[in-house]
Amino acid sequence: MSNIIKCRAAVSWKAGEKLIIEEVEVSPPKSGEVRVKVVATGLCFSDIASISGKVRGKFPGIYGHEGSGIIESVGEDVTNLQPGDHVLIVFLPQCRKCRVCVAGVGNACLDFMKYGLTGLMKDGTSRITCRGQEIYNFMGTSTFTEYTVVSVNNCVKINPQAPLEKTCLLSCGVPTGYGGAINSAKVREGSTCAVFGLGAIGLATVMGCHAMKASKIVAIDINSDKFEIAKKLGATDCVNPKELDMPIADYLKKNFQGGVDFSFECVGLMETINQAFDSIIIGHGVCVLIGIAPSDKTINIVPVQLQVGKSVVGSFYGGYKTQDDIPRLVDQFVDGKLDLESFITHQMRLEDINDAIDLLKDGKCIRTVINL
Ligand code: CXF
Ligand code: ZN
Repeated sequence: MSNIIKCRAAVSWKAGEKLIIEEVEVSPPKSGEVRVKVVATGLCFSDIASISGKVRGKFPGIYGHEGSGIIESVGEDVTNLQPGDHVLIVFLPQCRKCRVCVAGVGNACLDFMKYGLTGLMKDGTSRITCRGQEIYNFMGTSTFTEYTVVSVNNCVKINPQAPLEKTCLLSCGVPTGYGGAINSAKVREGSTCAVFGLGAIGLATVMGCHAMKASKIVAIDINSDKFEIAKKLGATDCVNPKELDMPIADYLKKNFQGGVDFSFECVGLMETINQAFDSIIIGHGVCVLIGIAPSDKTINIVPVQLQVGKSVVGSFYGGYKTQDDIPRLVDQFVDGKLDLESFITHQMRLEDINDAIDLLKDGKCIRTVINL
């Protein structure tokens, strides 16, 4: 029988304010839930965007959604997980019961659509309090805390041999880009690719294009400091649009006989989306949207562009189904077939989380892993 656990967490009390390290109380898991001792968490740009209060954020809240950990206790009726299991904490559930999961084609489990952004558990309540106040969760995860409670559907059991301080990156950033190239685009051997934006997502996309044996991978960013790591992960060319005397799409059309076969937008800006679509070849070019763009903006496409064979596809979590596919990615990492280490440029303690946020905002890191 488990009880309330008191532990440290980084609490966001108000939109746009620095996180405060506090003592919080974490309730035992209810039916269909597990309590996890968080071992490590990455910091993803979606955390920063939400903490700023401009999108999705609920306050007071505990952010962080790229976590790994060990099950501490399980709620009633939980049979697939037990204390001691090593898990990844994922924002995208795979409930196996909703219409989308049952159909098995896409990965956007309706549990995420329904509960993912409420900041509360499925029963409409919170499991964490601080100074007597209920604390919202973030996308059903919350990993900037030593203990968290999540639905079993947001918890993926993984190979216990895998180092949790590295595999946490498989909870969001790396699969999102890697799968964008492999699953969503299905990049063909010998094809040409352009990747817009070289944060962790864009770099993982470069790695995915390389894994699919693309012949050319053009890595694009307005920060040329990103080019070294992009090359390490497989980029054949690196371009800073600021150094061109023409729009990047014109440059790609000029240098790739009318455009590239695949383009990937990993920024989430309308301007880069338009350039990414403009840069693909007529006939079969595919533009993959990975970056999360503002929800009040729409894409304008001249229909004939689609009729002549250009297409746009969206990609969410790299098209991976979390329960089915993420354990396999963990095994690939354990077998030395998937690079996660290159993405980890910094490691910090929870106390230094505000420094980690500043580093990412300033484009000075790829991923900082917080070890709890
Ligand atoms: C999220 C951002 C919020 C919508 C779902 C995808 N990406 C994770 O970083
Ligand atoms: Zn993320």
